[in-house]
Amino acid sequence: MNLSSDHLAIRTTCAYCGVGCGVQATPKGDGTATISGDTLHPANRGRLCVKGSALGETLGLEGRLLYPQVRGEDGLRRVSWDAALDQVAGQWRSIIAEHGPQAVALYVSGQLLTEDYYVANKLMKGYVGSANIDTNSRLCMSSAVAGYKRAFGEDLVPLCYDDLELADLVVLVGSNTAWCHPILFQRILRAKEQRPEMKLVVIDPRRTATCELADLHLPVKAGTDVWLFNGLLSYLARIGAMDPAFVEQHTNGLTAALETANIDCADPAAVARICRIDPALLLEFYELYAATAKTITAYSMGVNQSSAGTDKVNAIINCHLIGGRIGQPGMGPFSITGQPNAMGGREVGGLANMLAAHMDLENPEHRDVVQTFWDAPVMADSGGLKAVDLFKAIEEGSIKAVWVIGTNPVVSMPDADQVRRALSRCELVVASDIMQHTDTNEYADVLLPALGWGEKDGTVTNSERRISRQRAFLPAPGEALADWKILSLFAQRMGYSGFDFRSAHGVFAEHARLSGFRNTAADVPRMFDISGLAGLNAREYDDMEPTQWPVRRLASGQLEVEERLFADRQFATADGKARFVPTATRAPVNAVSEDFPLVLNTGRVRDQWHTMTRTGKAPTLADHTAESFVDIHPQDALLHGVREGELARISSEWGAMVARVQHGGGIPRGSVFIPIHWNNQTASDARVGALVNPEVDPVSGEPEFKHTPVRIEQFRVNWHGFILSRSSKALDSVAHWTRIQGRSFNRYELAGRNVIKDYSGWARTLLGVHDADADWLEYEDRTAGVYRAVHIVDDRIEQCIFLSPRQDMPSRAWLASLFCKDVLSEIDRVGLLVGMPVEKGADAGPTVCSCFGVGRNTICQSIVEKDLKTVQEVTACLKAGGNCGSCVPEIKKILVQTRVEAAEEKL
Ligand SMILES: Nc1nc2c(c(=O)[nH]1)N[C@H]1C(S)=C(S)[C@@H](COP(=O)(O)OP(=O)(O)OC[C@H]3O[C@@H](n4cnc5c(=O)[nH]c(N)nc54)[C@H](O)[C@@H]3O)O[C@H]1N2
Ligand SMILES: Nc1nc2c(c(=O)[nH]1)N[C@H]1C(S)=C(S)[C@@H](COP(=O)(O)OP(=O)(O)OC[C@H]3O[C@@H](n4cnc5c(=O)[nH]c(N)nc54)[C@H](O)[C@@H]3O)O[C@H]1N2
Ligand code: SF4
Ligand SMILES: [Mo]
Repeated sequence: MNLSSDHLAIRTTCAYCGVGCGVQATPKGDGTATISGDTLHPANRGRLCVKGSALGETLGLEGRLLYPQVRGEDGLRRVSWDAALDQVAGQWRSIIAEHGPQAVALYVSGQLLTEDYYVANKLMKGYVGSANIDTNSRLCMSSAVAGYKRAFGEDLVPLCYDDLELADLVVLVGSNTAWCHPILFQRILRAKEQRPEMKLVVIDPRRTATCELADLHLPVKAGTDVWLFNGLLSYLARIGAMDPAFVEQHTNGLTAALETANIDCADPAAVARICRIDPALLLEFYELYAATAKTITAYSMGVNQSSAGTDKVNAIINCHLIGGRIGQPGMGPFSITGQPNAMGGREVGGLANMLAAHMDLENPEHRDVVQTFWDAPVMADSGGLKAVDLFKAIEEGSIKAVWVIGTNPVVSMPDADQVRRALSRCELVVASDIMQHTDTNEYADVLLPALGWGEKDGTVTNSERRISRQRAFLPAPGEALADWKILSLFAQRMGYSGFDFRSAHGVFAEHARLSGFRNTAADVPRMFDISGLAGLNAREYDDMEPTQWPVRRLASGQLEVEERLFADRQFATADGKARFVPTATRAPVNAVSEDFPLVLNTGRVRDQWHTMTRTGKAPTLADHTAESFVDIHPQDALLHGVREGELARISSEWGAMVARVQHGGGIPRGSVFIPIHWNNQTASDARVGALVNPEVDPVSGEPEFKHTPVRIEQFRVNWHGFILSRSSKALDSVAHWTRIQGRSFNRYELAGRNVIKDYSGWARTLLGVHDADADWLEYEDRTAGVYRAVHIVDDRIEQCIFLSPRQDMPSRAWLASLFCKDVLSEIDRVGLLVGMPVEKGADAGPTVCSCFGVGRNTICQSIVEKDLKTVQEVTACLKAGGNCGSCVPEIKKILVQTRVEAAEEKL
């Protein structure tokens, strides 16, 4: 049933992370919708994190790409679909005729629906005849795929979310689950509340929000996870914590793996030294692991995004195999996927080295299965270029046309300036996106408008192999089309048969049939099998409930689903046995040096999604992290001459950026952490991808995003400032700026190097206030270099600017709240140029709980005044933390700090 009890609500799936939460959307009739959690969805059972809850705020059409456009001499020009697709097909045909099929490429995304992905892959591999289709999943979980394939023979995630609740020990490696997979984290925490004996261990160089609620945090030195897990393997073997029968009957290769591990990891003290972990802590972890049968090791980007990513994955799996911790409830190695349809992409074979339906490009039998099924004229027969090499080939000119779909590589690739160079040299760049302005679209010759979340229809698969429907509940805006449709129209223009799909259902049915085609033990067996869903009619597809694969239809007509794989201890290898993989230790490719003495670690913040094209629209998500930052240990800051709250320039051999210095992110000495989200649309110079080294894992091709040598230095400016304004501003004249979307205003943080002589004139020009009679209140202290001005239109605040040589400006929270008022009161006006309310307690401070908009000041004040002692008491008093729970770790931290400070004051 896609209709819920509320007749107007449509059941769909969240647009963001791989948890794949069920969402109920109720269109309001004005292009927006009310969003709530779907209580019937097994992933989240009604809960949503703050990003999911705020989906409604991202649906407006501001900034959307609505019509096909083609770049001419004087910029982009709107054209018809026919004209745009004819042009692309014409150029592709002539490039292929002249240079062969390897000269064109697709670069796609784990945020496409399975149906879109299936068509893209079929088009390239079976019709163009080239495997030059890669995806941003290369940057995300290709190491996890490679690791599973090496160990199990096929890319198979053995367990399901319920297992996380059944486990006695959950080890999170390189995963900030509290922020990046919040609903999964909430499920773990609730299980832990019910069974306090359940243990949570986090292995991460940073002390993240996830660590705040863990029993044990191992602050592993970046890049040394293989040592840590080799050490564990060696330890388990030594103390006899093994399952000899399982190892004997169901695995191969233990001896070789152990020999390798014992080379330099047999001594826990030596491992502790290399990993820079207190030896007692390391041993505590080893003992806990050895003593706990029901153990899950869940991992994400701290493992995958490494030049040793695939080995990290196999080092983890080896430890599970030696004790037979797999295939039973509550145990197993669990790769948590990032994007909503990372898994769907794997199923259709979206990576350049895969075929479709879990078959391999290099295997002639597999190629034959797929070619026969597709009735394809040609077939790619060797792996195509992986993302980093793909963009190199574009720069070098061997690839002459690239079509980017649903990803923003100018921001998200390593050595991102190289990607910019590549695209600016490429003969034909096509971009399909939902937004008009992205860093990548700036280089597109042809822009194609795609349907976005809420408008498109199809399926996604989450981290536990559960296929859920994304359903449309809004009309298609402008001339936007579904990605599968755009690709099919293009394929038809290329003269290819096999693309006359009429609906997402038609594509899905073909994909499901292929998964079952010749899929028998005697022919070409694969564990990926969704043939049970192949016969759904359009109505049944519409109504499809979230379903895990494999899913086959029994003779009785019933569907049979496996929620957990390998229960029968049979793996997808030729002999049915799992494989231990020897994982020799090696350090990250680029080491720190005198010139670049710090390690750059990059990742996510709680309330933004990737390049912010969608979350950046939601005011609810804006406050938690209002600008890009560089987190650094206070002693390193001192050493390198940068100060908290001020700006720093961070540079590597590859590029440079500017960000605000911050402490308190739990960063160890010797490294810095910078979020990935800011880009040229949201800041002047905060694109961290430009700094990241383009080193990759030799097996998976996944980039080393978490380890680049950098240096940091002061970014000298004469003044700091901020603007809040109802309109957007062009700030090219300012040395550094960042922007975020508030409720009815844009917030800009600024810093300048220019010497301002005429403050008033300069500020009026910057804000575009040319009318001498405008209601313009200002305060100027020339000696101190302090200037403040507020522009009022019809009794409403229109914009304000605050400048100072120091970071001593008021919190933006109260001024921001005035933008929601139609009329400023007398008392509001009194506070304007102070930037603070005259009434006590009216400044909530920076947002901590985005769901209920509760600020830090409010929380601190309540803790002191009402003597709150626990997070539960704070929630009962202020609601903060009571919805998605992502801010609970932060509330806990504030609680401790505030109570300590209050106690000190009393002394
Ligand atoms: N809020 C939010 N949530 C998201 C996303 C988002 O953009 N925003 N994106 C989604 C996507 S696509 C993905 S892939 C996931 C990513 O989810 P995560 O992998 O949880 O997120 P990251 O912040 O990239 O990195 C995880 C952690 O790896 C640690 N790390 C760095 N180096 C090492 C190392 O050598 N060893 C170990 N053990 N750890 C290390 C970092 O310090 C960091 O805390 O999040 C998904 N969810
Ligand atoms: N330094 C560093 N870089 C990283 C990472 C890191 O940890 N550190 N993580 C990497 C990882 S794991 C990932 S997954 C990537 C993510 O990086 P990207 O995929 O580049 O980031 P997004 O912002 O998600 O880009 C999605 C684009 O698709 C558009 N879009 C949204 N919906 C649709 C749709 O339905 N159809 C089409 N055609 N377009 C749509 C959006 O507007 C946006 O422009 O970043 C990678 N880059
Ligand atoms: S955890 Fe949050 S972002 Fe991820 S799917 Fe669920 S609601 Fe969406
Ligand atoms: Mo990702």
